[in-house]
Amino acid sequence: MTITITAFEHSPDRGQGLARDTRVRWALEEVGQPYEVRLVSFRALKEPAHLALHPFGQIPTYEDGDLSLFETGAIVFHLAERHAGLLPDEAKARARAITWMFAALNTVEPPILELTTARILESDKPWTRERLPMIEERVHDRLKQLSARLGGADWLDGAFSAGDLMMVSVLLRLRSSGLLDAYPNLAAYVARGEARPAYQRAFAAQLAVYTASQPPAD
Ligand code: GTB
Repeated sequence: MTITITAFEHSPDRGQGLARDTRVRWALEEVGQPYEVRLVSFRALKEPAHLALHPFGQIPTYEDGDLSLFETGAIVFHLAERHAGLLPDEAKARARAITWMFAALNTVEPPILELTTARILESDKPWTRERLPMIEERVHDRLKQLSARLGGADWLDGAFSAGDLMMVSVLLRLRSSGLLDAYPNLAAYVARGEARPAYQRAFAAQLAVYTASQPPAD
């Protein structure tokens, strides 16, 4: 059975890996599962065919035979449970790695999303200038805590896991803000994630979608 995921036909980030299909591609690459990608336009996201797969009209989705999933946390967890390479075998270590997945999505990603929303979608609003320092402070709080926990380790809990995959994916969204620069161990952690061959393949695959949509140079 072929795994099919969905991704933006035209990602606003011009293939910089910020859209959430990248983390699913990365997980698929880590566990060595081949996959196909169906590109979806912004209009098609809200049409019945896509809404049947994703009730909120978003990417990515995941289809494997008669199983269809949405939410990157659920997709990466599904892959990590079924294939070796993303979760430890030992029960307690496995539970801790899963905890880090949830921490990335529920505790670290929300303030980062808030920052992105303020900086990009609400940059022209009159309240943004006043709100921004407060939002940045919230992001700093989380980064400080995460940095303290990571310390000098390579990964959050022993070997690389789906918890790290998700945390690095979330932190990557801070790159353009420069906020990570104050935390050298987190910046190095993100760089370690990006250096993984599986991440490199995932990044290249999503960048190729953008490159292919560009008119040829004269
Ligand atoms: N909680 C869901 C998950 O983890 O799967 C969130 C999915 C989600 O937000 N999907 C976004 C989407 O489909 C794409 S990733 N949005 C369209 C819509 O809601 O109509 C968010 C995203 C989009 C673009 C950039 N970028 O260009 O920098 C970065 C992140």
